[in-house]
Amino acid sequence: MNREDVTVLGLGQMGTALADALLAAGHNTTVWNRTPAKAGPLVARGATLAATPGEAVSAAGLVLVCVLDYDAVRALLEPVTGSLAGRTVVNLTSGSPEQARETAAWAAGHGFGYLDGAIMSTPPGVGSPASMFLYSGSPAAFAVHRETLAALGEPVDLGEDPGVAALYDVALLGVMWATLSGWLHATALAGADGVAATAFTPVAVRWLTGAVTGFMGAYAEQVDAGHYPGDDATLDVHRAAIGHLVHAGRDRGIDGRLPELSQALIERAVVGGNGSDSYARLVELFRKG
Ligand code: FVH
Repeated sequence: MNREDVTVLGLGQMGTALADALLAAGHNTTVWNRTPAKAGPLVARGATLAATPGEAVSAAGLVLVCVLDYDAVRALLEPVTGSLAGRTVVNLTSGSPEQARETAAWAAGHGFGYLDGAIMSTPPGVGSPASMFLYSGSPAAFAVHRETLAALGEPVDLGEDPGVAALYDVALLGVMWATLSGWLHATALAGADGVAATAFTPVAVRWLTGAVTGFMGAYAEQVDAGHYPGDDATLDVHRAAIGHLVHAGRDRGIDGRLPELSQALIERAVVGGNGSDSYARLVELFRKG
């Protein structure tokens, strides 16, 4: 089977993993990095090292970019826009939705296709269909290159607005940080009474996957409807329960700022007259800022 040629610009930890996955899937892969020595192991595994970004982008119709930030992307691509015309750039560099939209408009002005991407994995997960790669931007570019992109991880199409992949990315990282911080706070609390993190964590994971994700599914419908019936647990109930967490932490000298933030939000909603609503009501407080 004929696999399309691909160029990868940027061979940091992630760019190297991307190039490796493409090589493993049988693509002719041309690579370029500001510090060329990093390409050595990839070249040993079959990649072609380009001497300049211009040479690299001329080698393939599909160009993946994964560098530090969008300033680096523009600095890298600006001098080679002439060679990019008619090709497609898939930008897997992390950035804001605004940067993604601006870069897509800039690409359109120079006559090349643009897809913005967000990698929901660390380098060891690249190449596994279990890893999600989010894309938004040109539907035509996504359709043409979907199969190649599947070599990196499952390609998830988020539509035509090029900013949406970056929006999901920051939002999902927020979910990750909130979850990891909550779990680390909990391990500190349990650890204060001698419970090992390795003993606590399987129970925490079961709670998250068996119950909390279920709450999220039901509450998403409430958020979209703007209606928050407290028919599972009311904010009045949460208010009492979170008081126990705050007190247990204080008694053990644990930093309480994380649960106190949730406690303050619950308190505001209850004082505002919404004590009989579900936890999903708090979205209104986030919206008010
Ligand atoms: N590593 C990860 O787990 C995360 C997962 C989610 C997505 N991110 C994003 O991927 C981008 C690259 O991250 P990385 O982990 O590969 O980062 P580094 O290993 O530090 O490599 C950075 C590469 O960027 C090159 N670079 C930096 N500045 C410039 C520039 N002005 N012009 C050209 N290239 C530049 C750097 O080159 P060098 O230092 O080797 O010469 C590396 O190739 C990032 O957006 C993450 O948020 C990864």
